[in-house]
Order: sequence, then structure tokens, then C-alpha cells
Amino acid sequence: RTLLHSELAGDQVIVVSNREPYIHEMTSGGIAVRRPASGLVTAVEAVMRACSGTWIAHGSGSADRDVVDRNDRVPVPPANPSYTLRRVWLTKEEEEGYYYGFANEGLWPLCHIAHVRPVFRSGDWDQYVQVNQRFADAVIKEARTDDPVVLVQDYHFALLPRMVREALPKATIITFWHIPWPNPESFGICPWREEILEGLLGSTILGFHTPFHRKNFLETVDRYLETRIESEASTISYGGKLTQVEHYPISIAWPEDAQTDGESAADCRIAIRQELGLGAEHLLGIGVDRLDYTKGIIERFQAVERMLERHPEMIGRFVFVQIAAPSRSSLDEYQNFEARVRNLAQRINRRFEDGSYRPIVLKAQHHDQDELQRYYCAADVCLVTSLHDGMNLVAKEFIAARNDEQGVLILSQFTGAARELHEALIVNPYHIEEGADALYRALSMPRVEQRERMRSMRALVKDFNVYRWAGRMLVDAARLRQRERVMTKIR
Ligand code: ADQ
Repeated sequence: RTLLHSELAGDQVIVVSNREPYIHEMTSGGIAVRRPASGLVTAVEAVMRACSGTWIAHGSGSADRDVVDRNDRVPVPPANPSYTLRRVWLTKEEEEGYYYGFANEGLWPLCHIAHVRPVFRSGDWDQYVQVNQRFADAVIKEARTDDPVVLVQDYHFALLPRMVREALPKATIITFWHIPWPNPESFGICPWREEILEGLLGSTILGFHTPFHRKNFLETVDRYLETRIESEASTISYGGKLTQVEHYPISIAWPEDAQTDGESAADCRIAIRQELGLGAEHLLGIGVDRLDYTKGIIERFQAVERMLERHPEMIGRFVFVQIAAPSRSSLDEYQNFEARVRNLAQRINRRFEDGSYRPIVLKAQHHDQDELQRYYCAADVCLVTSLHDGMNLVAKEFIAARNDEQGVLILSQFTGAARELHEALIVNPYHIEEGADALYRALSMPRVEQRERMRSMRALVKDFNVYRWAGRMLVDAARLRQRERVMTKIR
């Protein structure tokens, strides 16, 4: 955090993301504030609290308009304001085309290669272009100097870096792509691939989670644009402008102290089991995700089923709780997915139910962070089985929560997190037998081995926390800004 302060001394920081960090909702008891379930928000919010500035995002809550001033600004966090949230209002049509359409039916499946066919409609693309321009205009309007530091978040804003660059050529634009970048063949099916690449190359720095995604991006640019690429230095020169392409693995803010209101892991273990109607003898597995087809929830349930089939002594003893926040529910693909998840849980439960025993508990709701912490602490095993995931912060949250150094993480090899968390049980989520084996192994793992693995992963996540993620980008940006200033003087 100190690093952020020193790197940014005197600079104006503007963040752009689709989702806002705080949503104001009208409830029967008045206006309530909610934090959305989003890895991006979890990470960037910690950084913004540390460096203040302005966060520009789409206003989505029913009471969002009631709390802003006439420039659409509201100070946040509500209890202890440290930066400004500036809301942009999208029409229904814009939200449908730009957000649900192009971003989530086009770019999301395109980049995840999750065997859901991307849909590209010209009408959605037009809205995507228009909304990118509206957010770019908001950045330009918010800029108090000609060289602000603009932090652009995610696949919703591939065109914005170039739009901002045209108006503010001296701005330092750091774009972070939170999802994977596929290989050139896969990306090449996008009808607007050149425009997207050109848009992103308006950035001063472009960041991905892993070296692999970074390499895919360089190869995609090489395939589809006339550019000069210095692979060693990781820079792309396009239209006389340089973009540095790097990998910056995202992380979480390491918790200051026990964050479960004084409840120890042992207390949570008992309390959560009681809430679920279970006893101390029950083994508990946990999954925490947005209800999204890339997260491998179906394959996870199948692995649970297979494990129970192969180890009948676990029937009646092992319970798996899936906490799943509904997400993008107005899209058919997501509605169908939710129905498939519910049906599968029901089928598996029918198969193994005995008295009050059900092996799968599906809680398809948003939970607040304190509640998630209690589940993380109570679990014997956490399953992260994404079919493809930029990083996956749930894996890191689980580790951070376990100050008792117990609990086993099962982690898909297709997450960015698997490149760092080698002491997890790494699985191919498509291989159900392997998942079932890993689950059984986790449930039978001696405490000493759990401790050794957990200790090592905790040291890594504590050290490589979200401040380090942001800090590394900003140090690189500061270096480029300094170089630019020197060059301007020489010229
Ligand atoms: P997401 O796809 O949203 O993020 P992830 O990194 O796992 O995925 O983060 C999810 C966040 O939402 C976590 O902080 C988690 O605690 C929270 N959450 C999940 N389910 C919840 C529930 N039911 N209730 C409340 N909160 C819930 C995208 C990319 C990831 C990348 C992040 C950050 O897809 O690969 O790790 O951005 O870059």
C-alpha cells in the first residue's frame, strides 16, 4: 500500500469498469448498499481504497440515482469514503447490446473456449462501440490534467484505450484483461478482431494474468495486424505508439486479522455444521462461484457423485455446499445452465439421500464476504474446477481464510491460479475420475500434510497480494512516464 502511495504521489488515478463496486438498492427499510460478486471488483476496490481517485462504472442499482450529486458522483465506501464513484447511466438498449450481447455472448465465450459458441451480432457491436465511447468521454471529462493514470478494466472496454489516447495523448493508460486470451485461431473468428486489437493497443501497458495469455495476445496481434513486436522486451509498436504487454497475476488483499468477527476456524466449523443440520463427524466440501458455465460446477457435482459411488463409506458422511451467485441471468445460456445445475444436484441427492441426508446443498444466492469467510473456514476441502479461468480469486480467498493452516484446495489446471498454487491438488476438471480421486484424497489427507501445503500457499498469497499486483503495474507505468518526461525535455 505504501508503494502505491509513493508511485502515485500527485498523479490522478481514474478506474474504468463496467460493474460498480457499490450498488445502492431501494429496500423496504430504506436505501441499502450491496457489494457485487465479482473478482474484478474484489481486487480493484482494495487498490482504490489505498490510492483514492475516481472510479467510473455503470450505475445499476435501483437507488443508484438517489445518492449521486448532479455530476453523478458519490463518495465511497459509504461508511468511510476514500474515493469517488462516478456513475454512467446506460439505456436498456445499450446494456443489452454492449453488456449482455457483445461482451457476454461474444467476447466471454470467445476468450474462455468453454465450448459455448460465441454470438456476434452487428447491432450488439454498434452498442459496444457507442458505450465504449461514452465511458471514454466520461474519462476525458473527469481528467483534471493532460496526463492522468487511467486504469481500464476488462473485456467490456477493448476499444476505450484508443479512444482515450486520441483525446489525451499523454495519459498513461493501463488496461487489465481479467479473462483469458485465446490463441490466434480461436480469436480470429471474431468479426471485429482488428478493431479490438487496435483499441487495446491504445494502452500504454496491457496486462494479463499469465505468461500464456500474454503470449497468445502477442501471437494474435502478429497474425492480424501490421505491427513491430519486440518479443524479448514484450513491446508492440503500432501506428508510432508503443504498448508494453506484461503478465501481472492478480490477487486478494491479505486479511489484516481474523475476519470472522472473532469466530475462530474451530468455532466456524461447529457453527456452520449446526446451521446445516450436521454434526462434528461430517466432512464438508465447499464451492463458491458466480453461476457461470465456465466455472465447472457440473463437472464438480459429477466428481462428488463418482467419489460417493466409489467410496460408499462417504455416503452420509460427506456433504458438499455449493454457493452460487446468480449472474447474467437474463441470458438464455445462463438460465439453461442454472436449470442444469439444479437438476443435477437434485438427481444426485435423490440417488444418495437417506433420512435427512443430502450430499449436495445448493445455495443459489449472493452471500456477503463475512458469510463466505465462515464457510471457507468450516470446510475440509474447497473445489475450484473452472473449465477456464483468468485467475480465480476464490482459491486465494480460501487460502487466506485458513489461519488454522488446515483444509485442502482442489484446483483446476485451467485457472491462472494453478500457475502459482502448486501445493493444491491440481486436476483436469473434464476428467471426472481424476476429480473424484482428488476429492477422496483431500478428505483422507493427514493434518500434517494439509498444514505443510496450506502454509506454503499462505506464504505465497500473503506476499503476492493485490497491492503487489497493482504496485507492479504502477511501477512499470511510473518508469515509462519518467522516460517520456526525459525524452520530451531532450526533444
Ligand atoms: P470472476 O469470474 O468473477 O472474475 P473469481 O476470480 O473467482 O471470478 O471471483 C469471484 C468473486 O466473487 C470472489 O471474490 C468471490 O468471493 C465472489 N463470489 C463468488 N460467489 C459469490 C456468492 N455466491 N456470493 C458472494 N460473493 C461471491 C474475473 C475472472 C477471474 C479473475 C477475476 C479477477 O473471470 O478469472 O480471477 O476476474 O481478475
